Amino acid sequence: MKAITAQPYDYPLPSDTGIALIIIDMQRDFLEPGGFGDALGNDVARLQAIVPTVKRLQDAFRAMGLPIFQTVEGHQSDLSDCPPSKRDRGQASLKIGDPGPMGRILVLGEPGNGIIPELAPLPGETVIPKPGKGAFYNTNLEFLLKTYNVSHLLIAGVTTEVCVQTTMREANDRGYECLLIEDATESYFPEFKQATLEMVRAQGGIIGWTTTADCAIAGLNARFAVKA
Ligand code: C5J
Repeated sequence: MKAITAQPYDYPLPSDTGIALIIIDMQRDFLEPGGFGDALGNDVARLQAIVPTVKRLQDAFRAMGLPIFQTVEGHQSDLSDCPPSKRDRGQASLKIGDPGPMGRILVLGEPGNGIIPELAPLPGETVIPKPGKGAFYNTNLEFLLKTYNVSHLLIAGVTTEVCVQTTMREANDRGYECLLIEDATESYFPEFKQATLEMVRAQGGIIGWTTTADCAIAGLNARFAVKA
């Protein structure tokens, strides 16, 4: 059995090809000035640092012909899927739906809601709009994973303790074997990222495993790389 070196112990790979990469919310609204993250008072530069690592994972999955799912957090233009509690909470300089420098904040289809150009999906790759923090809430993600026969999920994206962790917990409860890629996820708060990594892999991997992109790619190459 092939495995990826990981914590708290090696992550066993499936015997078939039932593995997918899910990239959470690498969108301009969280990574660029003028978006939702910035409006909440965060330093968006922290998140930009992981882009090359996420790209390496994306390239590796593409080269191996394995499925990639990306999500974007966003709402319908009439905000019918945005609960008032979400729009009104906090003291953001711009609220969800307000016009900002990249269009309306966190509204689907607006320029700021798009995935950053470096990680743009190729034709045929799936982008899942999600109104909540977790990628399973009010989306067709579970249906798609069943269709692709996926049992194992590698998880990357932002932010570690909000949408990434919520998605990992939702996936774990649904029976998916989840591996969070430490250097392909980031938070506006380094201490929250560290705490998330530790809590998901504690107690024998109560939510799943963590590893680095290098270890993940090496393990995947050994198992799935097309031999010349
Ligand atoms: C947040 C996310 N932080 N993608 N969304 O509001 O983590």
